[in-house]
Amino acid sequence: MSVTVLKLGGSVVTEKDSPETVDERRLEEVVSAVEGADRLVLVHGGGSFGHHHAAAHGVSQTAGTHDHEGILAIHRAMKRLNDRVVNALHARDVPALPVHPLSAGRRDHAGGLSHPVSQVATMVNEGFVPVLHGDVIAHAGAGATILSGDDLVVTLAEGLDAERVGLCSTVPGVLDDDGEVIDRIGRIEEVREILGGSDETDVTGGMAAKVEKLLTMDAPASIFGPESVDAFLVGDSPGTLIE
Ligand code: IP8
Repeated sequence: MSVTVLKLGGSVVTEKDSPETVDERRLEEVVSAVEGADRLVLVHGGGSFGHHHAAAHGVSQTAGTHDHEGILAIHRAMKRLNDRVVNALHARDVPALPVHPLSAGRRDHAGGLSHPVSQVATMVNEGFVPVLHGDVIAHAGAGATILSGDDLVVTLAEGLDAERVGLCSTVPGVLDDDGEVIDRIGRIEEVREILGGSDETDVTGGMAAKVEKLLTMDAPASIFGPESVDAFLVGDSPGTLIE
């Protein structure tokens, strides 16, 4: 159905080290690039809204909790960020509508994610821009665990048979040891040595985990910086192409 899935990294739209702080300038930059885009599904990460709360409650993608207050604290923080993103889009007349994964998705015992796509597809077909986000979701046998926006992107892209996937990150692409953008990655083995770990407040993994997930998809994916969102949306492949 020729859908584009674009993830806005949590570190792009928030100030990662300052709890619950939106990076207004960056958010405005990416939202202005999205204006006018057609058949688009947006996903955003947790940044300083989700990750601090997840760490405070000891929840990760594998370590679950049954503490409903903790689950709600994480979810509500993500809803606050989602609200800010949706509002910024509305200010530019982008017909954005929120979709909250806690209310729809689940992980099975093996950690496999399922999230319905029919509602998202209908929104797109009706001219809306669904805006989903990393969240905390029910996990069989574990209570609830963190759902990374990256995992959600893969599940949505597959379910919607997306044509293209973009990950807007704080860096201009996947960087090699000299800090140069790697143009294309076809296999994780090509880059495993040079990709570092994640920083400590990010409970869902760094660049290596992103690349590995994106390689599992049929659709080509691009990782690029905030300055290249418009180039990606007009059909270019800025940054690193993963296919
Ligand atoms: O930043 C994580 O999403 P991500 C969401 O896309 C939470 O990994 C709740 C920490």
